[in-house]
Amino acid sequence: MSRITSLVGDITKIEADAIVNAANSSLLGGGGVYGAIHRAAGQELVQECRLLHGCKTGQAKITSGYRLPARHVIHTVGPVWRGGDEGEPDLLASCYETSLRLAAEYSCKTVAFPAISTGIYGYPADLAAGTAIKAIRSALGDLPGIESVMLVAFDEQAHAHLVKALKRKED
Ligand code: AR6
Repeated sequence: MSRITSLVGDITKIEADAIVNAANSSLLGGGGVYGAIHRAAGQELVQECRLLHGCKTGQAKITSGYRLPARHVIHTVGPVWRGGDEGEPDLLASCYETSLRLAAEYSCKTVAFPAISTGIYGYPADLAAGTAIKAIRSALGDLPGIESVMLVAFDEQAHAHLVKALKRKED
Protein backbone atom coordinates (compact mmCIF):
# COMPACT_ATOMS: atom_id res chain seq x y z
CA MET A 1 0.00 0.00 0.00
CA SER A 2 1.20 3.51 -0.76
CA ARG A 3 2.57 5.52 2.12
CA ILE A 4 1.02 8.67 0.60
CA THR A 5 -2.71 9.35 0.97
CA SER A 6 -4.94 12.38 0.44
CA LEU A 7 -8.06 13.55 2.21
CA VAL A 8 -10.31 16.58 2.57
CA GLY A 9 -10.23 18.09 6.03
CA ASP A 10 -8.94 20.55 8.58
CA ILE A 11 -5.29 19.82 9.35
CA THR A 12 -5.64 21.11 12.92
CA LYS A 13 -7.81 18.07 13.69
CA ILE A 14 -5.38 15.47 12.38
CA GLU A 15 -3.80 13.09 14.89
CA ALA A 16 -0.36 12.73 13.37
CA ASP A 17 3.09 12.72 14.92
CA ALA A 18 3.64 15.98 13.02
CA ILE A 19 1.53 18.40 11.01
CA VAL A 20 3.18 20.90 8.69
CA ASN A 21 2.42 24.61 8.78
CA ALA A 22 2.67 26.94 5.77
CA ALA A 23 4.38 29.93 7.36
CA ASN A 24 6.19 33.06 6.24
CA SER A 25 9.90 33.55 6.87
CA SER A 26 9.37 35.29 10.22
CA LEU A 27 7.31 32.31 11.46
CA LEU A 28 5.32 34.97 13.30
CA GLY A 29 1.87 35.93 12.12
CA GLY A 30 -0.33 35.15 9.16
CA GLY A 31 -3.74 33.94 8.13
CA GLY A 32 -4.78 30.79 6.25
CA VAL A 33 -3.58 27.49 7.64
CA TYR A 34 -1.04 29.35 9.82
CA GLY A 35 -3.85 31.18 11.62
CA ALA A 36 -5.86 27.98 12.08
CA ILE A 37 -2.89 26.04 13.49
CA HIS A 38 -1.91 28.80 15.92
CA ARG A 39 -5.50 29.29 17.11
CA ALA A 40 -5.86 25.58 17.78
CA ALA A 41 -2.42 25.14 19.38
CA GLY A 42 -2.69 28.14 21.73
CA GLN A 43 -0.34 30.98 22.68
CA GLU A 44 2.60 28.75 23.60
CA LEU A 45 3.17 27.91 19.94
CA VAL A 46 3.96 31.49 18.93
CA GLN A 47 6.16 31.81 22.01
CA GLU A 48 8.26 28.86 20.86
CA CYS A 49 8.28 30.22 17.28
CA ARG A 50 9.83 33.46 18.57
CA LEU A 51 12.85 31.45 19.73
CA LEU A 52 13.45 30.02 16.24
CA HIS A 53 14.55 33.31 14.62
CA GLY A 54 12.68 32.73 11.37
CA CYS A 55 13.14 30.25 8.57
CA LYS A 56 14.33 30.55 4.97
CA THR A 57 12.09 29.79 2.00
CA GLY A 58 12.29 26.07 1.22
CA GLN A 59 13.52 25.19 4.73
CA ALA A 60 11.70 23.91 7.84
CA LYS A 61 11.82 24.16 11.65
CA ILE A 62 10.06 22.07 14.30
CA THR A 63 8.18 22.86 17.52
CA SER A 64 5.89 21.09 19.91
CA GLY A 65 2.18 20.83 19.01
CA TYR A 66 0.83 22.11 22.37
CA ARG A 67 -2.99 21.83 22.34
CA LEU A 68 -3.13 20.24 18.90
CA PRO A 69 -3.76 16.52 18.57
CA ALA A 70 -0.43 16.44 16.68
CA ARG A 71 2.74 15.98 18.76
CA HIS A 72 4.83 18.38 16.64
CA VAL A 73 4.36 21.24 14.21
CA ILE A 74 6.87 21.53 11.38
CA HIS A 75 6.95 25.10 10.09
CA THR A 76 7.99 25.46 6.47
CA VAL A 77 8.10 28.50 4.21
CA GLY A 78 6.83 27.96 0.69
CA PRO A 79 7.75 30.16 -2.27
CA VAL A 80 5.54 33.01 -3.44
CA TRP A 81 4.36 32.16 -6.98
CA ARG A 82 5.94 34.59 -9.48
CA GLY A 83 5.14 32.75 -12.70
CA GLY A 84 7.25 29.64 -12.20
CA ASP A 85 10.60 30.78 -13.57
CA GLU A 86 12.08 31.97 -10.30
CA GLY A 87 12.91 28.62 -8.77
CA GLU A 88 9.45 28.06 -7.30
CA PRO A 89 9.22 24.31 -8.09
CA ASP A 90 12.61 23.55 -6.50
CA LEU A 91 11.79 25.64 -3.45
CA LEU A 92 8.39 23.97 -3.04
CA ALA A 93 9.95 20.50 -3.43
CA SER A 94 12.53 21.48 -0.81
CA CYS A 95 9.74 22.37 1.67
CA TYR A 96 8.36 18.84 1.46
CA GLU A 97 11.75 17.18 1.52
CA THR A 98 13.23 19.16 4.44
CA SER A 99 9.98 18.78 6.42
CA LEU A 100 10.07 15.01 6.00
CA ARG A 101 13.76 14.79 6.93
CA LEU A 102 13.10 16.84 10.06
CA ALA A 103 10.11 14.63 10.91
CA ALA A 104 12.30 11.54 10.59
CA GLU A 105 14.98 13.10 12.84
CA TYR A 106 12.30 13.49 15.50
CA SER A 107 11.14 9.88 15.01
CA CYS A 108 7.78 10.88 13.55
CA LYS A 109 6.02 8.04 11.76
CA THR A 110 2.98 9.94 10.52
CA VAL A 111 3.09 13.39 8.93
CA ALA A 112 0.28 15.55 7.51
CA PHE A 113 0.82 18.39 5.02
CA PRO A 114 -1.48 21.17 3.82
CA ALA A 115 -1.08 22.33 0.20
CA ILE A 116 1.87 24.63 0.87
CA SER A 117 1.98 27.92 -1.10
CA THR A 118 -1.41 27.36 -2.77
CA GLY A 119 -3.32 29.97 -0.73
CA ILE A 120 -2.01 33.45 -0.05
CA TYR A 121 1.25 32.64 -1.91
CA GLY A 122 -0.67 31.95 -5.15
CA TYR A 123 0.99 28.74 -6.39
CA PRO A 124 -1.37 27.02 -8.88
CA ALA A 125 -2.88 24.04 -7.04
CA ASP A 126 -2.48 21.54 -9.90
CA LEU A 127 1.22 22.28 -10.37
CA ALA A 128 1.81 22.33 -6.62
CA ALA A 129 0.17 18.91 -6.21
CA GLY A 130 2.45 17.34 -8.82
CA THR A 131 5.59 18.88 -7.35
CA ALA A 132 4.59 17.91 -3.80
CA ILE A 133 3.97 14.27 -4.65
CA LYS A 134 7.15 13.92 -6.68
CA ALA A 135 9.21 15.42 -3.84
CA ILE A 136 7.53 13.25 -1.18
CA ARG A 137 8.04 10.05 -3.20
CA SER A 138 11.68 10.87 -3.69
CA ALA A 139 12.31 11.72 -0.02
CA LEU A 140 10.46 8.64 1.28
CA GLY A 141 12.88 6.47 -0.69
CA ASP A 142 15.49 6.91 2.02
CA LEU A 143 13.22 7.58 5.01
CA PRO A 144 11.89 4.11 5.87
CA GLY A 145 10.81 5.25 9.36
CA ILE A 146 8.02 7.42 7.94
CA GLU A 147 5.01 5.16 7.59
CA SER A 148 2.34 7.56 6.41
CA VAL A 149 2.19 10.95 4.72
CA MET A 150 -1.27 12.53 4.58
CA LEU A 151 -1.96 15.34 2.13
CA VAL A 152 -4.79 17.39 3.58
CA ALA A 153 -6.85 19.38 1.08
CA PHE A 154 -9.10 22.08 2.45
CA ASP A 155 -11.79 21.58 -0.20
CA GLU A 156 -12.89 19.11 -2.87
CA GLN A 157 -11.28 21.04 -5.71
CA ALA A 158 -7.87 21.00 -4.05
CA HIS A 159 -8.39 17.31 -3.31
CA ALA A 160 -9.10 16.54 -6.97
CA HIS A 161 -5.67 17.90 -7.91
CA LEU A 162 -4.01 15.62 -5.37
CA VAL A 163 -5.95 12.56 -6.53
CA LYS A 164 -4.97 13.25 -10.13
CA ALA A 165 -1.31 13.74 -9.25
CA LEU A 166 -1.25 10.61 -7.09
CA LYS A 167 -2.60 8.55 -9.99
CA ARG A 168 0.17 9.72 -12.28
CA LYS A 169 3.08 7.31 -12.56
CA GLU A 170 6.35 8.42 -11.01
CA ASP A 171 7.59 11.22 -13.25
N1 AR6 B 1 -6.48 22.77 7.01
C1 AR6 B 1 -5.96 22.40 5.80
N2 AR6 B 1 -5.68 23.27 4.82
C2 AR6 B 1 -5.95 24.58 5.05
C3 AR6 B 1 -6.51 25.05 6.27
C4 AR6 B 1 -6.78 24.08 7.28
N3 AR6 B 1 -7.29 24.41 8.47
N4 AR6 B 1 -6.67 26.40 6.19
C5 AR6 B 1 -6.24 26.78 4.95
N5 AR6 B 1 -5.83 25.68 4.27
P1 AR6 B 1 -2.13 29.47 3.03
P2 AR6 B 1 0.48 29.80 1.69
C6 AR6 B 1 -5.27 25.58 2.92
O1 AR6 B 1 -2.61 30.75 2.47
O2 AR6 B 1 -0.18 29.92 0.38
C7 AR6 B 1 0.23 32.68 5.92
O3 AR6 B 1 -0.42 33.78 6.37
C8 AR6 B 1 -5.59 26.69 1.94
O4 AR6 B 1 -6.86 26.48 1.37
O5 AR6 B 1 -2.42 29.16 4.46
O6 AR6 B 1 1.68 28.90 1.83
C9 AR6 B 1 1.72 32.66 6.19
O7 AR6 B 1 2.08 33.40 7.31
C10 AR6 B 1 -4.46 26.54 0.93
O8 AR6 B 1 -4.79 25.53 -0.01
O9 AR6 B 1 -0.51 29.30 2.87
C11 AR6 B 1 2.30 33.22 4.92
O10 AR6 B 1 2.35 34.64 4.94
C12 AR6 B 1 -3.29 26.01 1.77
O11 AR6 B 1 -3.86 25.64 3.04
C13 AR6 B 1 1.33 32.79 3.86
O12 AR6 B 1 0.09 32.63 4.50
C14 AR6 B 1 -2.18 27.01 1.99
O13 AR6 B 1 -2.73 28.31 2.11
C15 AR6 B 1 1.69 31.47 3.24
O14 AR6 B 1 0.87 31.24 2.13
